[in-house]
Amino acid sequence: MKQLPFLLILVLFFAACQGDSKQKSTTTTPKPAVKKIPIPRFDRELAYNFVAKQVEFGPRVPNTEAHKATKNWLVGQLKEHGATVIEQDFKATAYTGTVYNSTNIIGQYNPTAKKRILLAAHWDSRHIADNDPDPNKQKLHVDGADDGASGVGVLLEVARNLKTLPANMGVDIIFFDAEDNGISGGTKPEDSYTWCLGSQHWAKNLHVGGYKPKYGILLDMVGAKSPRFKKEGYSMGNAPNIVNKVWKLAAEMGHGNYFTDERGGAITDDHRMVMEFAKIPMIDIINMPNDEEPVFVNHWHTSNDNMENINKRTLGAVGQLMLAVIYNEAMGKF
Ligand code: AHN
Ligand code: ZN
Repeated sequence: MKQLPFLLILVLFFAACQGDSKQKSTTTTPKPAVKKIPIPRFDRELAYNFVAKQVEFGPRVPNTEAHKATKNWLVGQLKEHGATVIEQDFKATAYTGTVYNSTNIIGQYNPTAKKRILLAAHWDSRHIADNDPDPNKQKLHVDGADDGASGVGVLLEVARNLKTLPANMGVDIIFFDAEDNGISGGTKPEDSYTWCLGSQHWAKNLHVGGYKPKYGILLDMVGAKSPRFKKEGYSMGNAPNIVNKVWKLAAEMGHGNYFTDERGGAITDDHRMVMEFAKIPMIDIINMPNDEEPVFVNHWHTSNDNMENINKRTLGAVGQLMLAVIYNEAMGKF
């Protein structure tokens, strides 16, 4: 659908609750106090292109040329969209013994503002498609169109909007590296720490001392058609109020069919590490459409996690929700 220029600014109306039923019908009813919060329009076409561009570099497996090229592009994009960027380089030793040259990419808006929120996604892609039904494909690198690039693409479009209409608070966008090289189906507790190496490093080595955003929101696999974003276990354990506020806002925006009122299992993901090691409350928006293991989308960790499984409507719903959170929060209305 072609968007008209006058639709650029969406306005969300907040009517003050007029709960007084005893009001006499003869008195002139005062106009309800209406506060308008301008929220820019999230462009899902641009978000889709941001996802496609990452995938075009090739699988973003650490130590590959595609990984390096994508990093440079992401840093350039965040700068172009007005962020102050920090590249946090580190070496991550995977469970295989491979040492990955890795980089967390941190884009800051209003770096000195005290009040801030954190938005994140992982930008690397998995080294093996070990969930592929075809044994011949299980050693392939994964495109990670959904698993990785979708969250990053949404946040790049959020970044573009933050330049167009600066928010009255700080926002940090972090692209974590080396999230996706863990042991699949691991049973020992320590196996879970083979995942999320970038967020583990960042949470133990914050880019600024005393960094304390109000909360964080992680986007992981937010690109598939007809998603089921259940209320994830660690998020509900550590930041239930944030989950419930985000899900309520999503329902108000007409996305209750995506942001379902269901409890999902606890998923080891970057938000868990941020909560565990940096003590920052953080939630995960992650698609869990299956009721049986693996709970993730069928293309998860397969050669089918490609652009064919990316849906613009889903990107748009998640992105517009993120903008609503940001601009409402900035106005003290969240
Ligand atoms: C586990 O399977 C333990 N965690 C999944 C986290 C993940 C992988 N998110 C995306 N890819
Ligand atoms: Zn993954």
